[in-house]
Amino acid sequence: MKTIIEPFRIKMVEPIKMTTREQREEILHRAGYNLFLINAEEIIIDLLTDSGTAAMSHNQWAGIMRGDESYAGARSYHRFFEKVQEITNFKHIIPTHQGRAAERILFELIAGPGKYVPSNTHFDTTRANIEYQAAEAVDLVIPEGKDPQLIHPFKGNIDLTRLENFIRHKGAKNIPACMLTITNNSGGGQPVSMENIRKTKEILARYGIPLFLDACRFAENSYFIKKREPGYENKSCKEIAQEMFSYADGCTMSAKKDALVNIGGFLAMNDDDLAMKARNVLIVTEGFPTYGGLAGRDLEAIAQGLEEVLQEDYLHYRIRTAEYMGEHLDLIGVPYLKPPGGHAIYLDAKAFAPHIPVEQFPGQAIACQLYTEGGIRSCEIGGIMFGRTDPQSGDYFPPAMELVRLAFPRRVYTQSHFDYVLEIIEAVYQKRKALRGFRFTYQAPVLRHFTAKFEVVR
Ligand code: P70
Repeated sequence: MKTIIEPFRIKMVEPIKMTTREQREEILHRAGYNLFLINAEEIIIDLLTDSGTAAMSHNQWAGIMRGDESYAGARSYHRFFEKVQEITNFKHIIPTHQGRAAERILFELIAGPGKYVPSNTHFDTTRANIEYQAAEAVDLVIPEGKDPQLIHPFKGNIDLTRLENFIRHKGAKNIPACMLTITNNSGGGQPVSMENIRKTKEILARYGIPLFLDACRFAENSYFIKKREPGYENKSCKEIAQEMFSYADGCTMSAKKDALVNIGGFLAMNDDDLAMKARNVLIVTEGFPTYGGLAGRDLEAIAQGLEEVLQEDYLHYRIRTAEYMGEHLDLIGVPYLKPPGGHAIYLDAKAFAPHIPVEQFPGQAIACQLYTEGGIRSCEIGGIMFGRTDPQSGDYFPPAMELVRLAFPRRVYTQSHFDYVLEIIEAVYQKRKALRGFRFTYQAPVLRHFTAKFEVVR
């Protein structure tokens, strides 16, 4: 079937405000060519992120009304706890206001100067939280994961040989934890196989190093395992998720992704002592351990969202959307990171605009033009987000890939919205030779992409 049937009906709508090209040129200029600085009302299709942008179901909204707002031991906390425990089986589950709060608490407790935290690929907030503790975040994804055109079923896998060599070289005592980001967001939303998770755990266990999952998109990862890894075709996505978590000692979670909510997260683990310390930090900075910076109703919505996200009709529609985009980009010859990821399509900016040097951020040039052309907001995941300039030598170190991510909010846009996005991508691609690079006019010392300003290189 060519048509993707969205497995839901729409019962509340939010109008989209249309803008003209002239208006968008003016808006973009005013925003210093940073799409984060444009008001949402001035966007036609917002693919900046799949984080916190999901449409909640009628059952989630009903949960919102049922939310128990008691300070301590609320009913909603228990529902949240039981649901998260059913899927992850972790002993301690600590709610936080979003994923990076869980990261901050974890790394404040385990990282520090001289420590290393390896991962397949850390996402920006994870890396920033590790570096904020003066520790080093190390990416060890398999080489296939860095080649945008290469097809491999599990491009999010960590390189097991490099991981073991790394542990031997740096010493296990300097590695407080290893992380696996499932799916691997900065590597293109690519899944990690069950075999890779299991073998990672086997290596780490030999050295006494705990494994933490960055579990934001665990349900999408489960679906990829079901579809691509032999032996899992007849398992339910929930069973697959349970097996993935069984190899880990803990996880950080941004519920804004695969818990289908607009805010929330958690930190979970089995270690009693670490959990006690984490709760103490939580009390100082987030809130009492049974709400952790969230309202009771948020916990209720997360519990319900975790139930819905593992439903196969939903996951089929979800992954099919990205595949559909990939198939159509193939037809018009637009280069993108293959195979399509779970939550997004990533345009391959180096191949799309090879005339723009990486120092001038080809991804940003494409992202800005997608906005001017059609009011689409995407996100550069390349040199602006991950490039580093050596403060001493001034040398610039670009990341392996220059990508433009078009992330899909969950249950928000229909197939015709996606067809419109394809039309705009095609129009920008046809005029790609006219794209110009950018240079910074302002940048913050950390997570600079959120607030930077740019000018066009003429
Ligand atoms: C995204 C957002 C958040 C995230 C993640 C992984 C694998 C942790 C977090 C932090 C961030 C973002 C990026 C660009 C534009 C807007 C937002 N990812 N780990 O879209 O979670 O945001 O809840 O603190 O992907 O990928 P949180």
